[in-house]
Formats: sequence, structure tokens, C-alpha cells
Amino acid sequence: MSLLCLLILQAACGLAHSTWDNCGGYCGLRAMPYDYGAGAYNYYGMTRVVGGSNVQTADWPWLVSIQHMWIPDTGHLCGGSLIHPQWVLTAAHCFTDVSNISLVYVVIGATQLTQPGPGAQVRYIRQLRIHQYYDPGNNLKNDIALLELDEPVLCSPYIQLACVPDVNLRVSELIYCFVAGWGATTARASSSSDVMQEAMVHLIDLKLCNSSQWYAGKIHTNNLCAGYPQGTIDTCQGDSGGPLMCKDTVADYYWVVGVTSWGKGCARAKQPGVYTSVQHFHDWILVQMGASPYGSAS
Ligand code: 4AZ
Repeated sequence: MSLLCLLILQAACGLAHSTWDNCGGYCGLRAMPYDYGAGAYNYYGMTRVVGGSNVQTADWPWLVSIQHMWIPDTGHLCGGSLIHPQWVLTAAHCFTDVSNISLVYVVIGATQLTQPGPGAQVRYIRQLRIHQYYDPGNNLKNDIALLELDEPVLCSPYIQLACVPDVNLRVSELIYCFVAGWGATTARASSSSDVMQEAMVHLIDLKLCNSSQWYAGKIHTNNLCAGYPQGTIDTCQGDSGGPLMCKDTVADYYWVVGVTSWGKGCARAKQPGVYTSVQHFHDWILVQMGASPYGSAS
């Protein structure tokens, strides 16, 4: 069955939903559903972003590469999530060193950056909105930003919208969570990865994450921690702005519950990845997009 047929079938069955989009009214749908049966992933996750392996084409169809014309090789600056045909959710700290936003563009629908393929679309930035209370001096508090694209993208099997949770989603109960991106694949590497990497991660209790042997009070209530107590698998430099995604408890679609923000090194024990908790910024996102909510993605 072609990817397109699969998407149409899923749409017809009403397996996922969204409110803000013109991409068929759906979000969080992966073109190729995965089998989560016993053994599909081992305890450590089958793949990882640090030290990892490649994803299949169109695995995470809302993950975008934010690029800058002056960055050598692939141009990759940060990850982001397509949450509306014309809006990308990302991290505020990605733009610290960007003085001219017209040099920034977004590649949507690609898996391999050096060979984006016919499914990829490129858009420039109409506006950058950084959270008004983003605080780089306070452990990147409110590390969230939105990019408005110059033109809407067209959804396809390669390009789908992410689902943005509101405060009603019980994030801590979600089990199947993943990170993905083009960030460094070893803690020491400085360059990004050509092929998108993914890893299964566990959400880590904030109290544990903030305890004295871990992040010792640096974690805000608007953060999430995800990874493994022993480290090994984690997001890394270049994954910033990209999504922490969890499968809904009932249906086959994914929520973008976090935006990759920071961490002490990569993949170190008791120093997991730190994410901006998207549900805490649901209303901020709506306001920035100027949406009169047609409802909420609940
Ligand atoms: C970074 O510099 C970065 N291990 C992103 C994620 C993590 C660390 C650093 C988490 O973009």
C-alpha cells in the first residue's frame, strides 16, 4: 500500500486530530506506523541520537531542519517541529548568534540533509517570535520560539503536522517517547549528522532530575527531563529546537511534548536531556500564531 493510501485510510478512520491545520485536519501521524509489540525496542531504545543509527524516510514528518546560509556543509542550525502549515516550533536559544533572520531558512520533509529528495520543501522566515520571558541567564528558562514561514507548506506523506498538547494531556503517563534530529552523534563531535537520527527515551521524574546528584535545582517547572539514568542515549548539539515526542496512550499519533533545550554534555549519567515542556506554552503558541482557536488539540 502506498504511503498516500495509508494516510488517506488513517484520515478516513479518524485516528488523529488537530485543529489549526489545513493538512487534512490531522496531526501527529507517521506515514508508516510502527509495531510496538514485545521486543520492538529494547530497554535502552533501539537507536540513539548520540552514537545512533539512521531513521527511515518520512519517519518523523513534522521534524524540520532550520538552516543558516553561513553554516558550512549542510547549513544545519537547529531542529524544529511543524505545528501548522506556516509555523515551526523551536528553541529560543537557537537564534542567540543569528543577527540576520533573512539568512535562515527551513527544510521540511527531508531525512538526509545532503539529499533532501523530491519530498522536501524549503521556506524562508517571515518572522521569528522568541518568548518574551526567555532567560538565557537562568538555565534557558522559557526556551521556546516560533518561526512563521514565508509560504505555507503542502502536506504529503513526507510532511505532516505535529500535535501540540494543552494542559489537559497527562504527559507523565506517556510511555513511548522519542527524540530525533540531525545533531551530533557523539558527545565530542562538533558537526551535525547528515541523516536524521532517532532514539527512544524515558521521561524522568522532575524531582529526581532536580536532585543534588543530578541537576541540583536547575530544572524549572516548565521543563521536562528525558533520557536514561545511566546516560548513553541522548540528544546533543544540533538537536536543539527539535521535538521530544510521545505516542498517545490510546491512538496511533504523537504529541510534541518537549522542545530540545539543553543538558550538561551529552549522554552522561544523571545528566539527561532537558526539554521545554510544550503544554505549558500552549496558550502562548496560540496567541503568537494569532489563532482564534478553532478548538484545542486535546
Ligand atoms: C545543544 O548544545 C545541546 N544532552 C542539546 C541537547 C543536549 C545538550 C546540548 C542534551 O544543543
